[in-house]
Amino acid sequence: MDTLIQDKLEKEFQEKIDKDIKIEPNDWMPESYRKTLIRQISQHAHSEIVGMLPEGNWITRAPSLRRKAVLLAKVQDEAGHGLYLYSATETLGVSREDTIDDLHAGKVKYSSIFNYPTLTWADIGAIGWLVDGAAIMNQVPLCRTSYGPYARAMVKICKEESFHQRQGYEIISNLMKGTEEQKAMAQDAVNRFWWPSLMMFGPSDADSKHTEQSIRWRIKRHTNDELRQMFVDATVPQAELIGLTLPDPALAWNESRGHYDFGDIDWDEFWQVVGGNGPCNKERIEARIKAKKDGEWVREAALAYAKKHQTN
Ligand code: BYC
Repeated sequence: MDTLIQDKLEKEFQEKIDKDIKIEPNDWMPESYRKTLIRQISQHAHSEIVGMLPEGNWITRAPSLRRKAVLLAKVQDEAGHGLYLYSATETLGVSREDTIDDLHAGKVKYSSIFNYPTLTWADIGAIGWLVDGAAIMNQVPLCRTSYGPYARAMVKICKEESFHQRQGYEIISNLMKGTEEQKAMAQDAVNRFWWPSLMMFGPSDADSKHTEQSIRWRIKRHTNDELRQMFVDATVPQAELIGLTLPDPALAWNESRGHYDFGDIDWDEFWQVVGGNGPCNKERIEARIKAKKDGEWVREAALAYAKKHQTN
């Protein structure tokens, strides 16, 4: 394309963004905007789907019928979120099949948090409270993201995530009212999930390669560090209320900043997990590949049925 035309289109595009006018699938957009969205939305979709695995692991062992029904509903919600987000990715001109194959081939990322194991029932509480809590903090601003289909998907997702966060906090609060053993189990889960939850927000702003451009395009509305701080500020009082200690000796209210200070994140651990070397990376991808293979007969049958109806 002529550079003059390209410049004009890019200028008009940025003006639309600056006026908070949503970009829709058939609108002109720079190729790099489209690519950034495909990357972020597909990663997000994969996270929802892979995120079903650590919790799904506890459906058969939930301690009561009520807990089982609630957990089942939550895990089903995550599947729904994945499907909205795969649909949003498809509006950018990629196929769902290819997107999923990229995940299975290890070519794309999903959230680091889902590479940690769920060892006890309290982990389900910690995930709901901390992981869904972090997800909401990151996702509420995405309801105002510049790409229309992503923003609209996020509105419904956030409503459900907020129910998920409450069910997690309820589980962990109840354990904290229980026996010494139950309290210890809750504390242990929080000890293991606290730092990985802070890592969910991504690398520090100094090391985040996409943030600056994504903020300019209003794909992201806050930086990784801003959201992480908002999460810490919201979560510390919730922990104190139910008698949990967050595993960070540096955590302290800073009057002059009006925020909590917190300790250094182990970025080496983060990059190891992101790079495929976390405790459960291999297991998670294998489970997704197996699910695809096991479902092959269903897809074949559905396709055969659809074809038969087309010709009749
Ligand atoms: N894990 O330049 P940066 C959920 C990658 S919640 C793995 O800052 P960006 C759920 C990043 O992709 C979780 N990788 O990137 C909750 C990039 O690598 P590439 C899903 C990570 O995109 C409960 C590189 O590091 N939420 O689904 O500007 C139950 C440099 O990072 C992570 C979303 O996806 C990580 N934690 O910012 C069930 C929200 N962090 O791609 C399900 C939407 C960074 O260049 N996504 N990386 O190879 C976002 O808001 C942004 O993509 C992020 C990262 C804040 C995550």
